[in-house]
Amino acid sequence: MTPRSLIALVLVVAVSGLVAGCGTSSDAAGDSTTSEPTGLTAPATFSVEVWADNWMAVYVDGELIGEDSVPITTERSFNAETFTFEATYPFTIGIEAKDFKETDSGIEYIGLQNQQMGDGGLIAQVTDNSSGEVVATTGSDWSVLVVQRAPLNPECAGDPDPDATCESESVDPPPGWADAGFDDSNWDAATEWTTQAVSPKGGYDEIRWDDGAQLIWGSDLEVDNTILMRLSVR
Ligand SMILES: [Ca+2]
Ligand SMILES: [Ca+2]
Repeated sequence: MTPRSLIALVLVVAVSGLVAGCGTSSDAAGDSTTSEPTGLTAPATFSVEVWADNWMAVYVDGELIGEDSVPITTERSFNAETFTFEATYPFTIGIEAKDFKETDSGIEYIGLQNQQMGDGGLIAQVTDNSSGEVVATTGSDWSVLVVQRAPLNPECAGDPDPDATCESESVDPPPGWADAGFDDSNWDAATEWTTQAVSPKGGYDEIRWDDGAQLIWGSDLEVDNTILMRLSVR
């Protein structure tokens, strides 16, 4: 081998070693490039605590993450629930809340001594589990859409056949209402209600509510029966 071809061979070996080295290090860099952003945007774990009179289902970015374990048909179904979910900021909480009504008349205990319009109410708070910090609470910054109202003529509440005399109105939930990108700009602001007005029962006292968490509902605690609620958490 001539000195020149020896130099050429050394160069080839050196360059191929360099290329191999580059390949290895670029693979390593590739790994860290893919893992770093994943680490940065990895979903955090949250808990949502919620109490409703009488029933609720909770969605995050359109996905159902939990619903009231006590059927709405259970008499005096008052209970709190805690659901855990993973999300990345910003995320949208959607809650479907229902006050119990025996029929679309909006009346409960029909034919019994205590036949009446029932009333609703809901409170919730979201905690970031990694920091223990409450990051969202129910209040007037939530948007609401009432999808079932009854009775529209509350004087029917004591009638012997409320199904015949009570008027109601309902609309279908808009498709995708719980999705992050849903436009709720024409929804109403939630109405905040006092504990005196709602008199929250079973389960409410088991949760340590953040000072910011308010009982919310539509503008009518009795007539508004099924309500969709939304908040974007940033
Ligand atoms: Ca109720
Ligand atoms: Ca009602």
